[in-house]
Amino acid sequence: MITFPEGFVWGAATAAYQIEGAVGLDGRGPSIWDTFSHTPGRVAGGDTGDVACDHYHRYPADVALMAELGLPAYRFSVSWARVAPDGRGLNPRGLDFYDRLVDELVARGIEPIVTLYHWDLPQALEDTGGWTARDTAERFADYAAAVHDRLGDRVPTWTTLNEPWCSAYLGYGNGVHAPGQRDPGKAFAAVHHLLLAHGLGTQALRSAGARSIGLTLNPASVSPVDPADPADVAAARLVDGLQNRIFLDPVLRGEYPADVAHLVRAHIRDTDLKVISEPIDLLGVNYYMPLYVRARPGATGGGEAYPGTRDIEFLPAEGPVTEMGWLIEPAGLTRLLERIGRDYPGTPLMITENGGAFPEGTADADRIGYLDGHLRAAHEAISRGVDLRGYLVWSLLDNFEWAEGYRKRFGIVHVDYDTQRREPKDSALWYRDVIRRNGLEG
Ligand code: GBH
Repeated sequence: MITFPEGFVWGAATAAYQIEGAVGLDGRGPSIWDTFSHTPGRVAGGDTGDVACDHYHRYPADVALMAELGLPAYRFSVSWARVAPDGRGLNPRGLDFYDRLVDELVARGIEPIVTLYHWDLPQALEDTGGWTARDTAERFADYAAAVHDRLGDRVPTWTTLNEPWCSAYLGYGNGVHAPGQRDPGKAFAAVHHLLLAHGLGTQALRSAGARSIGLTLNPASVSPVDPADPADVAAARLVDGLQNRIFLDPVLRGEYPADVAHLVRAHIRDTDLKVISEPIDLLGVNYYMPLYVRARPGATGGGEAYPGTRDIEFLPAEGPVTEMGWLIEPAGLTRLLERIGRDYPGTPLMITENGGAFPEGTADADRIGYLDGHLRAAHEAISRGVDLRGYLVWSLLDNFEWAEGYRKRFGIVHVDYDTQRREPKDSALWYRDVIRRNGLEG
């Protein structure tokens, strides 16, 4: 029996645009993902989040299902465009939805974990520069305060941003995500302003009395193909800087790492790093797969998603993969958690997302295998001394998988998009037992 520490937090995660639908209801404004998904050619199959899982209407049944599955915690995100349709003014009817959702969760004894920003910027703020503009960070702090004002009495745990790497690099670097821009300079402006938004948001939440505040990143374990080759090691170091340290260092050490600082320098003002390094209570780690890189003159690098990585080759997965083509390597999670615990001591960690896309259906033994392997890897990290406080599976429901649309399914619960019928997959029932015994058999 593999047992997790007492008080370990178990749960599942979702994000607003991926499940809510009801994009035109109760005064919600358009977000960059509405614009992006309605632009032909951006999302597979022309899918949009217009209806998604219709969670906006079905949340009572969805919360009941969470209770049936024995989930102690539920991480969801708030749609900024519901709360502030133009990114500035307030729309109380948008807050009403989250008020009802939180009441429903609390009534069922499920701990709400709120993410304030999971990629769906109000379009009006994009129109004034989006994350390339400093003002967006300031508007985020106002928005954070407004949401806390309404939900703070019932929500103990707050996350400012989900994966700013994706917002910056996929949104402004290679254009695979909204707002679909391809300009490395803009990507790095976005990095700094996202971090500033995190810092200003943290200050706003702190002064409003929030109990636990954190940030969720998607750090990756980056390994050189040949650890004995200095060129490969240098390549891995650079990718680590762009993927991990450019976010972790300013937040947890109060400075940008020397090797990548020049990329963001133009945007930094006097007290920014003090704001960005405002102490946090929890660091969220989303883990899907590790990266392997090597030096290779002429290679195209990570494309525009990793500006400045020409002559670096990102190796294709060798080994088992999920439906996304992402390498399944649980040991990568252990390595990553140990590394963060060692290099950034003193901040408790939580796995705020982990899971995989597997073929449609409720008989998902492959997902059980993925989750089981990664939970063992997480437990291994704990036994090596990492302060890991919880694990949230991605995702509760099959949902709108961003640029991939609905064809990629990450849920532990199957969604029939014609009928909106939910059906727990084998993995959901397996996970219920894991939670019940606070561990794994064998
Ligand atoms: C998370 O992002 C998101 O928070 C969540 O909303 C999403 O549904 C979930 O994961 C599943 O995708 O682009 O092939 O080079 C994870 C995003 C995954 C982005 C790995 C970078 C690199 C693979 N990251 N990805 S690739």
